[in-house]
Amino acid sequence: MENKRSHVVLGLGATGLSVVRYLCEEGITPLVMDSRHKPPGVDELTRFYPEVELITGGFDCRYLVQASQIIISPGIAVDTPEIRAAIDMGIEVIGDVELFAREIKDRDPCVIGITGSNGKSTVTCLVGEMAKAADLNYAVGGNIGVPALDLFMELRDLYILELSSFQLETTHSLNCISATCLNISEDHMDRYTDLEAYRQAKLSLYGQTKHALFNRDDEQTKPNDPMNQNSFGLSIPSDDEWGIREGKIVHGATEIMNLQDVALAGSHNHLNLLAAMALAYRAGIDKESMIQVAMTFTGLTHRCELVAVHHDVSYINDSKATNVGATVAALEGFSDHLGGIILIAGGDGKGADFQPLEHTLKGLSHLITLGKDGDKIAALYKGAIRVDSMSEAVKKASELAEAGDIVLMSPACASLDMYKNFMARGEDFRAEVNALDDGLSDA
Ligand code: UMA
Ligand code: ADP
Repeated sequence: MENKRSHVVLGLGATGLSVVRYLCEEGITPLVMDSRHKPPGVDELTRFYPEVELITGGFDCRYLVQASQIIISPGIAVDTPEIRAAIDMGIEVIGDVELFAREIKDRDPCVIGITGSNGKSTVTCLVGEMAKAADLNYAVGGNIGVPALDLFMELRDLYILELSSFQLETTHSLNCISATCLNISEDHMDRYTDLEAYRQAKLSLYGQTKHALFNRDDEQTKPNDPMNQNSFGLSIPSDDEWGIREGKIVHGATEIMNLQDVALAGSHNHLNLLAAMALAYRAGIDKESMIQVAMTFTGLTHRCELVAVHHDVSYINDSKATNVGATVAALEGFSDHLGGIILIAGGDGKGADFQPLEHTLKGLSHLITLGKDGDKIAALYKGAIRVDSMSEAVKKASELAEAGDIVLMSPACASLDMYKNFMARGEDFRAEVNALDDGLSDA
């Protein structure tokens, strides 16, 4: 008889539920544990999988050390003492993406993997849109929101996966056709000993791909192994590389399109587009499909999204800027703007060093900070204004703004000290902007 505790699923969020679903379909009834007292997936588990045992409020070592396999969610650190103890006893600890990799091994579809500190979701969506334009049977998932194992609902020829450093720590046998690490800047320093440990987790993706594509404008993304690597960057490319020459996107000697026809704004987004094209090319997606998407894709919500123009002041929601690198990129993207910039920043800094922001803050007309680590950002800018809520931040910004200015909400921090997630923070900003007293003209 099957030992109901041979497979232990750690975490009952979106990932844990997807693993339970997958294992139950395989005829395996796992044991689930979550350190939270009421994990988000508890209602669904009780309703659809009443046979699955759930332990909440901690990880019970007795069961961990008896398991044959532990499947851990990305939100749980592998270094948690109970899990470390199981690993030391030789018990296999893997993530949902590793299960996904093992499942598709025999089916051999194309997989594209995307990691990096910033731009992952944008690039993942761009490649997805290119696959759609090329009429491929594809699916998009991973860190972007749909757990990898949930992509098995239908068989696909191409899987496009956004992968976080947490997921990559527990993934070893993904067999990608092409994969990239877009950039490296500090993030999740509350989970890593130093930047190098975080970087190595990201770079481990290169060992699981046929074609490794790195960003030649960011040395830290270069693969350790010189074989089968190629690059993208904003500079003039050589040979088979992707880049920009005389205002045109080019692949080696081949001209792809005029940069001025690209719908996405900002040089960081041009890098994202180059990465998406380089990845898609290796999966056999044609040039026409890439161009069609490049001309129409204007970006995702919560990423430098224009929310409203109010008295000639543009209100921009960049709530997805959950680390310093993203906010620096947003501010650099607006460096040519002729009017003033008022920045709203702050939240949960996840142990980050905010110092790299200091230089870009110099160009601001005002800085408004909020949240748990708002004071740390305020300390980098003389005259910063500290507020307690988004409502106060938006009102203050609207009072200070002059015609032609930009009010940019780009927090450089996670939202979890004040909100459920970055989407809720972005929606709060939008609601507060829309609530500004007199009539709005639409963006
Ligand atoms: N948690 C506990 N105890 C547990 C399990 C989780 O306290 O026993 C906490 C974690 O610390 C975390 C939260 O619960 O704060 C959620 O963790 P989770 O592993 O249950 O998360 P899931 O709901 O399974 O969602 C995960 C990814 N979340 C994380 O990596 C934290 C989602 O990425 C991803 O979309 C989803 O799997 C599907 O693959 C979110 C994210 O914030 C968007 N990712 C980070 C980022 O992009 O910066 C890495
Ligand atoms: P991720 O999925 O890695 O968080 P997103 O595409 O959701 O990336 O973008 C998150 C944030 O990073 C947004 O604020 C966006 O403006 C910024 N950003 C996007 N692409 C880049 C890039 N290539 N370099 C730096 N910042 C970027």
